This record gives sequence, C-alpha cells and structure tokens, in this order.
Amino acid sequence: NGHGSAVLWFTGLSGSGKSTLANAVDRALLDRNARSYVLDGDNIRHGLNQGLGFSAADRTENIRRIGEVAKLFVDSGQFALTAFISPFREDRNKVRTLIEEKEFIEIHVRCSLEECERRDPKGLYEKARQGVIPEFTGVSSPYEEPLAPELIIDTDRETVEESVAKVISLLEEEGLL
Ligand code: GGZ
Repeated sequence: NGHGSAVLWFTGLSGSGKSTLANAVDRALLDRNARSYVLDGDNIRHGLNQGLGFSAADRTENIRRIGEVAKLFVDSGQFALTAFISPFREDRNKVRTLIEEKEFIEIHVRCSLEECERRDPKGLYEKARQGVIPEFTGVSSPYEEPLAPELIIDTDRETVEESVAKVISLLEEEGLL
C-alpha cells in the first residue's frame, strides 16, 4: 500500500482521551489507505488478557503482551495503535526495545488529573476516591510520565482534529505516510 508501518503507543491517565484520539487517528490512516488497527481494553483486556487485573505485576504483563501483539502488526506491515494507560516507564521502554527505533512512536496523551477527574465519564475516579476501586491510576497507583515521548498531545487544550493533524504530520515527517 506504499505506506510504512509503526506502533503508535498512546499513554496517559484514564479519561485523558487515548481511545478517542487513537480511533480518530485510525480513521485518518484508513482514509489514506494505510492499514491500521486499534488495540484497546475492549479487544485485549476482554480477550487475550482476561484474567489480568490492575496490580503492578498484572499491568506489567498486560503491557508486555500488548507490545508483542503490536510487534506482530508491524511485522505484517500495518500500523498498531495502542490505547492503554501503560503507567510504568520501564514497561513502555521494554516495548520500545522490541520495535525498530523509527517504528515506535510514543504519544503522551497529557491531561491534568483534575481535568480527568472532572470528566470522569464512567464514575471510576469517584469510586477510586471512595476506596471502592483500589490501585486506581493517579489516585492510589502511580502514573510515570514519559521523559522523551515522540509527541505530547494536550487534550485539555486542543481539539481532537488538531491532535490528529499533529500525529499525521509526525508520521509524514518520519516518512511513514
Ligand atoms: C486504572 C482501571 C482500574 C484501575 C479499572 N486503574 O477509563 P477506562 O476504565 O476505560 O480505562 C481504564 C482501564 C485501564 O486499563 P489499561 O489496560 O489501560 O491499564 S494498564 O495499562 O495500567 O494496564 C479504566 C479501567 O481500565 N480500570 N480498574 N485500578 N484503570
């Protein structure tokens, strides 16, 4: 199809907008006739990774398996867009080592905890604050920000369309589109 392949690794807090952005970029890629697929909680945590919870060890295993699946997509010439909190820097960096340097694009979907809690679309932050959900990222479990992501998207300051344009521009600059 004349396009490159890569992992677009979206990382950020619950409610930061990872899935929304990944799905919008997916559509933009398909519009350009690139092959693209979104990996998210719906198709990974409910299937391959059912049985994994949210302890640090389970999150590490979740991310390790997702990294391996993303690698298969790249091997098959496609874009894999992953939308997981992936809170641990070491876990993300391990995935990076699996993939060719130019083909791993870490995108920090950045949004303040205050704004994520204000959005709280599923009421999970409220439950976390009440202690009903333990080990909730940002409340009772850490989120380690990327130190050198390929791209930072501030979802509390820009529209989805603006964010998509930034991602597409980066892929063009990198010769992947
Ligand atoms: C964080 C949790 C938790 C805990 C359930 N901590 O907003 P959501 O609902 O749809 O996204 C969150 C999702 C996070 O799963 P990930 O696979 O992305 O996490 S990780 O990368 O850390 O493995 C949230 C829901 O699952 N959820 N319990 N304790 N998010």
